[in-house]
Amino acid sequence: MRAALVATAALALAAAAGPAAAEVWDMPMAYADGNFHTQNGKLFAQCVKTGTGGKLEIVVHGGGSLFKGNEIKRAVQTGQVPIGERLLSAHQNENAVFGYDSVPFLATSYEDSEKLWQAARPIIEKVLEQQNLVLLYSVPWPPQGIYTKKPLESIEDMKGVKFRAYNAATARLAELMGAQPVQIEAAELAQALATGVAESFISSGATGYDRKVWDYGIKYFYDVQAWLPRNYVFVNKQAWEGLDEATRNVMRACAQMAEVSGTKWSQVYAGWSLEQLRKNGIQVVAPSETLREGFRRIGETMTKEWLEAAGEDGRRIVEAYRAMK
Ligand code: PCA
Repeated sequence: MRAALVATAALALAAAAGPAAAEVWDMPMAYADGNFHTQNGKLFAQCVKTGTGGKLEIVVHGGGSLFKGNEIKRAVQTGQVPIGERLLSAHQNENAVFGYDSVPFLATSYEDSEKLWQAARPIIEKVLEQQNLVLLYSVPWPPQGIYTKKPLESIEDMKGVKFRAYNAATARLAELMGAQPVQIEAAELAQALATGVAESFISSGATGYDRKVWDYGIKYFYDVQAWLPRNYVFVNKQAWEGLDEATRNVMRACAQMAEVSGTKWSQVYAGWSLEQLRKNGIQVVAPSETLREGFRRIGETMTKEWLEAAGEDGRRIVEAYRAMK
């Protein structure tokens, strides 16, 4: 009897002093489960779990399955979920500065994209902070090119074409080409092509591969290398402040690692995905001189417009970036 009582008391004590129940954070991500951003997000989650000894578990929900791409930022801001990933340039209507990574031909290589990000980071962090968000890390998409069903000799060939856009810059590009912009998340891209809602779009080899666009009449990829847009992982500020210092340190360290590994992964995936496009019958081609000249002129207009819209913050980003080159 006495032994049983002691055993019960010991169990109760062990329960009280034992490891605290793991906190579980859902993390919505918008892109295909096999995509490097999503896979890298899972590595980040694993790092946090290991680093906190299982105290914080982050569960990644890829492919827009928990929240759709265009809902994720608001969901994190309002605390519906503590953490999430978003292509911030899709919110450049809120603040033009979010479009700094989609200014045509400002940074077209991984090296320049990294410099531009270092130049922009303090400002992006400040703007996100004002929106109740703490930035953790950012990973670039591969360089952006144009997918078409028909050969593209000059910008005029885009007249009247239904052009899928993923942010304000890509919609403006469509307008300036004389095409018809239609805003569609990557998760719905295949369906839009299949139903004829979109006939052409700008994106990376990665997204063309993820969505198997050769199955929907796409025949060409013009490797324009217009810019490298980025995804950003951020945390709701109250959720962040609710973590103890040790956990926040683990999160920061894992975020740094994720930024490095994700960037490397993006670079490798860039070449690999173009190879996959080719294997599936898409012609991956360099734009003609005429086409390049057309894009260059459109790029000049868009750069001017963005600098006007982004004001002082935009000017500071471009200045800091140019100083690094
Ligand atoms: N893929 C995403 C954004 C940029 C990219 O390469 C998309 O097409 O939505």
